[in-house]
Amino acid sequence: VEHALRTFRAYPDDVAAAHRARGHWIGQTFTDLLDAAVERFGSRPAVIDGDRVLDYHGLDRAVRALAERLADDGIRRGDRVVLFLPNVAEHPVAVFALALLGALPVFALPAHRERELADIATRSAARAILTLGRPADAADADYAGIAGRGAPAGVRVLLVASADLDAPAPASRRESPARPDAVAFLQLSGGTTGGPKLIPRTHDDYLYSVRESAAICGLDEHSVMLVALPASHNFTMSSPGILGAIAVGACVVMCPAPSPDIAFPLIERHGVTTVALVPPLLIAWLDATHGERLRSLRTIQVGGAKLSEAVARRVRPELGCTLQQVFGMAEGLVNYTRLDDDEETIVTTQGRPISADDEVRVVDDHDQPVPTGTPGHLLTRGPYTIRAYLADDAVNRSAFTADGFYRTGDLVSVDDRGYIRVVGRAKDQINRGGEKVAPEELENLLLGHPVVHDVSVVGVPDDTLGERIAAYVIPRRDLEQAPRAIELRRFLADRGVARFKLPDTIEFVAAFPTTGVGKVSKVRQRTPESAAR
Ligand code: J2J
Repeated sequence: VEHALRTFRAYPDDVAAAHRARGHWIGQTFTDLLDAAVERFGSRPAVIDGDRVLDYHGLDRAVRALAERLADDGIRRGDRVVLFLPNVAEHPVAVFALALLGALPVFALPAHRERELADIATRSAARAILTLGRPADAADADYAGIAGRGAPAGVRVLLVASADLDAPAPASRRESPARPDAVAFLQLSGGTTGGPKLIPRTHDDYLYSVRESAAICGLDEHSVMLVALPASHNFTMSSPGILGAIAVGACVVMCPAPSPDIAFPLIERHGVTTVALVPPLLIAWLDATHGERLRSLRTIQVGGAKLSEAVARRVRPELGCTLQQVFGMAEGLVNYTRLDDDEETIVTTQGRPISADDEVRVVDDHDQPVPTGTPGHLLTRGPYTIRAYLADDAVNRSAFTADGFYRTGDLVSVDDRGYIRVVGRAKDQINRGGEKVAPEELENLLLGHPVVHDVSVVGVPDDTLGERIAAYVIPRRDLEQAPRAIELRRFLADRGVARFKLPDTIEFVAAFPTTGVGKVSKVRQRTPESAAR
């Protein structure tokens, strides 16, 4: 990875030149973004976590202190460091501290467990895993323990804790400024066949999308953003997310868990104006709400998975705020409904791209464009969409067209105004309420169980989650002696996988339904009535 990164050319030279000429890429790094905010908004609150408030000066001090310590720990420019942190103040501090050193965060999710951490650290050839050295408020996970057990040989576990937030800033700044066209961090793709892929985003391209997102979402220094989804998710980092908030001098309130009992009191206490949710959380919030508690809230962004129109229609009357649908991806392209769009557009579409220079192509199975309004495969290219994964050529040849369009794997229709509706998915991935799961990963793990003869994992429709995970298992023994579902779930948990990947239902069957040509029919398994045939 180190070598691949050194020779990695994120965009062709002429394309990069065009994005600069258009004013999209302005040569800003993460460090530049923070410096500008500290200068302009110094004593305004930047990050709130429990009783702790960091103003912009305090954030800057903490960043410099942590960078100093990480440098002492041997973190150098270009090193990959897996960030394994929940929603705590240390999270943004760590992101900017790594940037100061020119090191690259690799964004693991706090729900990840030993197996995923090991995989992410190995894939990214990480120098270290950086995790929390204190108990997090409502979170139950022993992050340091999980990181310690998950870290591959030679990968160090580094801890960040409250003390780092209070440490005096070092006299001089230990810094190794990155070039704006360098890769700033690695995100992980949702994962389909072959596991998650590394997504390299540059300072230039990412911060363009961040600044535009902040403007589209109407963020300014009076905005208060509740960080309810995992801070490391691309949505939470950039749409407009933590970075968008910091860019305009807003305040981010770290929310340890997104449930109404934790989130609502924080909204009241801090006068939160905006929050990003996934559809199942919106449903939970709608069902728990007592309008006036959320009085300060002006916008609720919802994305990560398809929001049903029926739920979307409830937002304005029941919560009294504007819904913004967000259809984005860590690879780049992000679509928003605009705050001043008419209500029909807001509740029936997933928005339109950030940039006039985002190219959206909808094609049939043979890559031929379909007429406007006809569903097809979404391909995209633009000023903040990657041209390649940090992966070998074979992977990139199938994920991108020869002329550099990313094959999103989403089925969409686009109307004559350019608004997108997500109508389905062509990639082999389950979207469980915004959490992306690769069926293949679970199938391979379950095949390791001694009584499992064969297994097929699919997403089946679910009113709340959108999709839930169903595993169909052909046991080696008689059906009567098959293991119980709970045993198989425990088997998976013991393998160190995130809880959100554990199948919601496991059914033991004698055979799988097949297609005409004798292949397992996952389509039929997704419709429960026909699954067991
Ligand atoms: C339907 N499907 C959606 C939506 C994402 C902002 C918001 C979300 C993500 C994200 C993100 C959807 N309706 N509104 O990175 O910056 C599905 C699609 C898409 C995939 C990307 C952001 N919003 N999806 O969810 O990389 O299938 O990014 O291709 O996790 O989620 O997943 P991810």
